[in-house]
Amino acid sequence: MTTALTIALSKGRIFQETLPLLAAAGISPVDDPETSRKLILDTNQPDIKLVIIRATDTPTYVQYGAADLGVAGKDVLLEHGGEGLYEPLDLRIACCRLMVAGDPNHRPRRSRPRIATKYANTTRRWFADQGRQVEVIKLYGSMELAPLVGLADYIVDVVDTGNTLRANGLAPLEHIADISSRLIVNKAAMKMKHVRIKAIMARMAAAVSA
Ligand code: PRT
Ligand code: MG
Repeated sequence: MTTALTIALSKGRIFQETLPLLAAAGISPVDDPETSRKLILDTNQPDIKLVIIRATDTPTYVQYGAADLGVAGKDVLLEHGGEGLYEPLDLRIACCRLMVAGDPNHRPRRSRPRIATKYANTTRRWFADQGRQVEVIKLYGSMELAPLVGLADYIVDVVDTGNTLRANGLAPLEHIADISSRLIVNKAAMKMKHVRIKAIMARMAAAVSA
């Protein structure tokens, strides 16, 4: 008898960059999420399914056991907090840096500079740890716009090439963390489905170091 497994992935770069690692573990999806409207994808293994969700929702699905395994950016994991999850493997994919960014010539007039971000928890922690008083404004996208229209003095966002910042007259100012995607595992599933999950983890780990 085999153990059924559900793996949570987001579309786009995480899905694309996880595919070869799953293939190394003997798992290939039957449908392509970029063209299929299905949210649950079958794989070549009848008892393994992929669920396709928003990147920020992946830790939540795995925390509550709706998925046994998942792949999530460290930025998303820092913001989520990691409750109910193990984070056993750095997949070294979708790499970027979490940065404070802004116009290098800007001088905030407010006593508490405003920081626009979708990483509200991480941002509060970063400034509080340094004893710096800021006001955090939660946004859900296009953070780069906020300083341009006076909504915020700075932003906290992930930066890869820096092209998006540059195109908007902004620059990276402070490095908060190096980011890559991690394999995450539901804590109960790690116990109950230990043998199956360990085997997948070992094969993915070998593919990461190869
Ligand atoms: O798009 P959606 O709102 O559904 O969610 P998402 O943006 O969180 O998902 P997705 O698939 O874009 O990102 C998933 C994960 O990829 C993130 O959680 C990061 O861990 C990682 N990653 C790696 C990135 C980038 N590189 C990246 N460059 N995530 C986002 N970006 C964006 C960034 O927000 C900015 O708008 O790309 C822009 C900056 O890129 P450069 O190259 O111009 O610097
Ligand atoms: Mg995106």
